[in-house]
Amino acid sequence: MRCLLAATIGLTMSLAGVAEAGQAFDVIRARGTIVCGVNQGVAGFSTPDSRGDYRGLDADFCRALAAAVFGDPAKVRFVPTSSQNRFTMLQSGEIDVLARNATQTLQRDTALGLNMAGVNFYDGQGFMVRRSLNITSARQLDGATVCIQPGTTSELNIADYFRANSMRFTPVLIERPDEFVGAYNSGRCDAMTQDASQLASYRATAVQNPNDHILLPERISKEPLGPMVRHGDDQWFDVVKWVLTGMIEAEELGITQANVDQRLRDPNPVVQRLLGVTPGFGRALGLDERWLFNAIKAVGNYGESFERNLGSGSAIGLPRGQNDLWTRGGLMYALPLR
Ligand SMILES: N[C@@H](CCC(=O)N[C@@H](CS)C(=O)NCC(=O)O)C(=O)O
Repeated sequence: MRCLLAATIGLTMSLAGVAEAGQAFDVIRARGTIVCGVNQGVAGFSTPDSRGDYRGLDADFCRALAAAVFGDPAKVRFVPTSSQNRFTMLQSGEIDVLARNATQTLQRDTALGLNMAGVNFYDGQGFMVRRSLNITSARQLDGATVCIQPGTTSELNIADYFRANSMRFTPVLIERPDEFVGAYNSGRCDAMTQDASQLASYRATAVQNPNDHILLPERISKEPLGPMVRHGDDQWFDVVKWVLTGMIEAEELGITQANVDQRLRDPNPVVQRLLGVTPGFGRALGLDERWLFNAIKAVGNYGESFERNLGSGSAIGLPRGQNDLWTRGGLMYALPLR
């Protein structure tokens, strides 16, 4: 019922938002800044550093967008959003793009009227428990109390999983991330369920002693995370989609933050088109021909952003796994930039 109500309110707001705001891309260009909805704090995706600057894979993507659109990665305003209010904030035009570990689903596309611009992280839902619980599988969680963030796909998936396995659980729904982790830390729940990447992030940065906690091996869902925009803003949708694609393509071609200047002299016609040496893609998107050059110069290619924020160069230390390039056995495959 709550979901249905949210969907109806969302749809009404979506229509109102579009009527008021006009085409998002025109509004953004006139304003001179991109308003990017991020999460309130999940290390590796988006979290403010000691100076209040947002860092993470999603925050990097917002900076890449600003660099592509304005030639300046600083022309972005980060707005924290919760799991519950993120979609209405996008529908109402309070944010231009949602880059917030949001899973792409049929209901969000249709009932909520949101377009998904691609996947920047392939994930799946998991469980974290205290090692002292002495269990090794989610199938041993019958009767457990589980901390869940409301308004997430996790809330629906866990209900399906327990029903399918004839098990029961008591949900503890907590919206704010600090209170959510606090509830788990204080022993109010036996397990915490979330996208596995977010559990890994919490384990590395938010629980008292990481070694006292384990991620159970089951992944009970598919969670393709990626940026979203409103239905009806096709030009803006194209920009968001091709900046993400371009960052993946740059990794495929070995174009990095450090070598992008030299690669301007690369005779490969594919690289010349990508970096705007041969014009065309910029004009097609309504951007400067250096759109992708500027994005890569600002934050690096997809793999560099992954490593810095979530991978070996970060406190979280996730392997690339499914998020590696298709040429190395992962799922990251850039659509053709032609
Ligand atoms: N991918 C899932 C879950 C996304 C989500 O909101 N996860 C929570 C749990 S880690 C989160 O990001 N919390 C941080 C916040 O509320 O700022 C979805 O789109 O529903």
